Amino acid sequence: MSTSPASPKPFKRILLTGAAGGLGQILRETLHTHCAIVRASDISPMAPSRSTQEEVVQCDLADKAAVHALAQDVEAIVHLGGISVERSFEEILDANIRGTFHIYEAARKHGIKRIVFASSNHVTGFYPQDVELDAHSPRRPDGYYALSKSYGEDLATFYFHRYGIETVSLRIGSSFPEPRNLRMLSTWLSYADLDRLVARALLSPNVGHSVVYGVSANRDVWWNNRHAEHLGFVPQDSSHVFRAQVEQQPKPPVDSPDSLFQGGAFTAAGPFDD
Ligand code: NAI
Ligand code: 15L
Repeated sequence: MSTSPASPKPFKRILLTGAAGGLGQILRETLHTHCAIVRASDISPMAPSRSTQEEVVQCDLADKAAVHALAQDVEAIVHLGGISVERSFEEILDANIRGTFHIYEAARKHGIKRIVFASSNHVTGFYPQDVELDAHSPRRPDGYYALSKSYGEDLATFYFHRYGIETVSLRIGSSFPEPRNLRMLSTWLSYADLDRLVARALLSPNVGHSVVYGVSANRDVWWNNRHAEHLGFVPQDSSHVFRAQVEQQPKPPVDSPDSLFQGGAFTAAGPFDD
């Protein structure tokens, strides 16, 4: 982190992976609050940089050498890139497992000390919806995607204890413009609250490896952030404003994954090899 007069923002350069994705497009705009330059990267082509405050670099996270080059002169990483839904293990392996490993190795080699990792609520997806969880609840990953996020959280713990690289793992609920179904009335994270959460994850001191659920101040939340109070994340939005509209949808059967498990339909995806 730098606070010299020439660089009054907390960071000189932040690397954003997954910048072409749904959340990446949001943070590509807002991260400028915290740094002089956003290096926006994705495997997908993106529009060229629009100003001297942005660098655009196409990069496959599975390519170790390319990821190392990507991290050159970076002070913090917001790591969103990868497969974001349930897929076969082979598809998850390169982007999420190798990719996140490459991010941590690049951070080690370049002396980068802060990573914000987009984990997922699916690391605890196999809990019933009537159980309240916190960051100390044992994980119950609900698929290969969730296993890759669980591995990412373990990488974060290891790289903190071994190399002093600090991470905030965001177990994001459902971050979309609006909640799409009844389950998301509980799991929804507004884009504005996502932005607040990422700010706290970047700027809070002494986070070690902290785990926080990324969820707005919804009426019926399943997650308690008591172990993340040091981050000072206070969500301001609520799914409540969409409740009447969402409740007009047909209710899923009471014995369907969407009604039973916190991870919803992800718990019933696959198998992929049959
Ligand atoms: P997204 O699927 O819209 O964006 C992910 C981006 O990663 C895409 O632009 C994709 O091209 C890129 N990507 C995929 N494979 C790559 C590779 N090998 N190398 C480089 N880039 C690659 O997902 P979204 O919704 O923006 O989510 C961002 C992150 O947050 C993801 O890691 C996702 O797992 C996580 N997350 C999102 C949630 C949500 O509700 N949006 C909930 C929980 C977690
Ligand atoms: C996730 O982890 C996914 O990336 C996102 O697409 C949503 O499906 C979300 O979880 C969710 O649980 O709603």
